[in-house]
Formats: sequence, structure tokens, C-alpha cells
Amino acid sequence: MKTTMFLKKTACTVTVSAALVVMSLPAQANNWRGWNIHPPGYPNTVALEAFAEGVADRTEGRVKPQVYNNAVLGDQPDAIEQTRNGALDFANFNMGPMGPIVNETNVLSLPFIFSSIEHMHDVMDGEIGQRFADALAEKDLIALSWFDSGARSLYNTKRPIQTPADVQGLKVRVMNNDLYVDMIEALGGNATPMAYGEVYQSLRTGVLDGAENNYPSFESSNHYEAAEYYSLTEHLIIPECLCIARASWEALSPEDQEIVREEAIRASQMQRDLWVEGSRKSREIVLEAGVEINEVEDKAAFQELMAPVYAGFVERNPDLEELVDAIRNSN
Ligand code: BDP
Repeated sequence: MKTTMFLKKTACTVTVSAALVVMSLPAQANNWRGWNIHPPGYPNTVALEAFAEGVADRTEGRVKPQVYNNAVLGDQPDAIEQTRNGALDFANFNMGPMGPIVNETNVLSLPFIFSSIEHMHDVMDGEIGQRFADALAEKDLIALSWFDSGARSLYNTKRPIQTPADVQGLKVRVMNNDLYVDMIEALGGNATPMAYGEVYQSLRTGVLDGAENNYPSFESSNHYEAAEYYSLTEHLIIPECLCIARASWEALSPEDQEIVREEAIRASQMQRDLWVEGSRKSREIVLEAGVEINEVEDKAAFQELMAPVYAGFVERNPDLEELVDAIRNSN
């Protein structure tokens, strides 16, 4: 009896410590671990997998990236820290939750800062995009290319949103960034910052009335099963990076850095193409499931209410006013 118990205990200890080793060991020099919040089949996931394969092939196994989907390695703010300190090697991050860590990137979270997705691409692929990459590099994140994330719109369980008055009193989930709290409050709603993975259940139980996201995430997260009104406010157009941990980047030879850079750029081109098709498909899926989608006639009414959000931001960050203006005037 005693022996059996002892054996059982040992087996259990072995399993637990094996798991701990996997979770906490710094990745082998060539085994790169990559964080991804999305499920298989999502445009970003497909592009990240192509990146991993391209890098492994072209470096002949000197670098073997593996993508971990569905945020199994932690939620986004956590994964940003893990990539900064080299516990993770690469990731696809949205610039929203990046704001609290890399202050400059908050400019990209100002509502309606970009007039269209094309405007966002032009800015991020040009000189201004490089300024954001430099700011990220100062925090040990090497941004090699920019992914698309469409435009985010409000959705909820109660009613279509046509005017800001329809947001009044709604409990709306936002990503982890105070600017989004200011944004929802300026519209008269109650903002709740929450991890992405907790939103579905909170919509189901009524802890939340709504949230905001692009079509592919609204669909792939199943939020559309709980929130049947999707209103095209398109208030945020936020780019995402394919970022490498500085430590992992600096461990590469110049030749391998070049390969990784090229594959990251290739992945972003692929992601942007997949994005267009993926958004169309996700829109169809939610419509078929009975979601009511409405255009917002008077977007200017929403934009005007953002004036205090901009004023507060510029007051807290006078040195970033010029960057805000540069983006707005680049259109
Ligand atoms: C998705 C982004 C992802 C965010 C998520 C969210 O791609 O990075 O974490 O929205 O709302 O569109 O948290």
C-alpha cells in the first residue's frame, strides 16, 4: 500500500516538474517560442505559421520557430513582458495593450486618428512607422513588420448603436489601456478593461453589455453568439506588429537576421491579403447567425466627443503632439 502511494506520488511529481520545465526554461537557442492570441485558421495565425516555416527552411533549422495559439502562453500584457525579457522569442502584438509599456504607441490608440485602413498602412510603412519601431526597440521589442487589424466597431446585447446616446449606460469591455476607458466614458458608457479570453463568458452572463472589435475577432471569439448588434462605428484602426525579443534577435548572425526580417515582411503581406478575405467571410458568418449590422450615419457625432480624449492625451504628453499632428496631416 505504502509503496503504491509512493509510486503514485513520484509519478505525479515527475509530470508536474516536467510541465514546469517546459514553461520556465529559456527557449533553446534555436527553438523559438511565439505567442499568438488567435485560433488556428485566423489570418494572423496562418501568416505566423508561414513565418515560422519560412524561417526554419531558409535557416536550415538554425532557427526553429513554433507558434503557440489561443494565448496559451499568457494574456497579452503578460506576453509583452515575457517577450521583452526574452522568455518568449516572437509574437504578434496589437498596439493597444502596448500603450502602457511603450508610451509613443498610445498615439495609435487615439480614436479616429487614421481616416482609413489605407491611411494606416501608408503611415506605418513609412517614416512615421519607423519611429514607432524605434520606440518599441528601446523597450527590447524588435518590430519587423506591421499586420492589419481592420477597424474596430462597437457591439452589444441590447440595441443597435446609431448615435452616442445609444452608448449611454452600456457596460463595454475594452483592451488594457486607459485611453479606451476615456473613449467609452466620453460616449457615456461604462468601460471595463478585461482580458480577451474572459469577454465571451462576461457577455453571456450580463457582466458586460458589449465590447468592440473587428469582424474576424468578433466572429472567431464567438462574441457574436452573445451580442447580436454590431454597429459600424469604426472608431479605432490599430496596427499590430510582428515583434522579436531583442535577446533572440541579437543572438542571430547578420545573415539569419536578414532571413528573419524578409520572412516577417513576407508574412505581413500575406496577413494583409488574408485579412481582406477573412473579414468578408467573418461578416458573412455573423450575418448568417442573425447578427444585425448597422451603418452609423453620423460618425462625426462620435468623433466630436473625442475632443477631450485628445486634449487630455496631449496635455499629459506634450512631446507627442507633433506625432499626433503628423499622422493627422499625412492623409
Ligand atoms: C484583436 C487583436 C488582439 C487583441 C484583441 C482584444 O488582434 O491582439 O487582444 O482584439 O480585443 O482584434 O483583446
